[in-house]
Amino acid sequence: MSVAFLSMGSNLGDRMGNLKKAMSLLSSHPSITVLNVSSVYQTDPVGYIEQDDFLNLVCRIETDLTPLSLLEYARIIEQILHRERTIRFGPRTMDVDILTYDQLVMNTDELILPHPRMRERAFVQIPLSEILNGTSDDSDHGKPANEDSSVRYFGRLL
Ligand code: GSY
Repeated sequence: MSVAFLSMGSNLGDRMGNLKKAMSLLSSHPSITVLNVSSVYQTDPVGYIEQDDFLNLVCRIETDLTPLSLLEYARIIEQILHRERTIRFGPRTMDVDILTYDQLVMNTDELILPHPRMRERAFVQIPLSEILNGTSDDSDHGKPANEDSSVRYFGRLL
């Protein structure tokens, strides 16, 4: 079994509903077990800034899918959520990125691991650190401390 971290983001339509559907599709896969889900954060858009705020979360999963099969399933989730690839870095109903897969380092046309921009993105780092610091289980419904005003606690999926 391998452990992977995924990042999800939505800034079109019912953003919370989109994240819920995406997480439900993820956990319904027979080869994926969701181990932790961070809180949901409302985040300023990065890259193409003339668009609405995102809702973002990070989750940790266990899987025996290969990295490329996991990527394929991430793309299927995006398609089911009606993602249309129009403007690069533009608005989207759902974005699912693989951040890490075990300690694997790879650089192919299809997939780069670890995700090349994960360290510079507060919308990834803050929910990720919430999971790594062990404050994202069901017993913690408190608002996590966070100094970065571009990433604001929004709530929890459940
Ligand atoms: O790469 C993920 C899609 N994306 C996001 C995002 O999920 N959140 C924020 N805040 N900005 C973003 N820019 C892009 S592209």
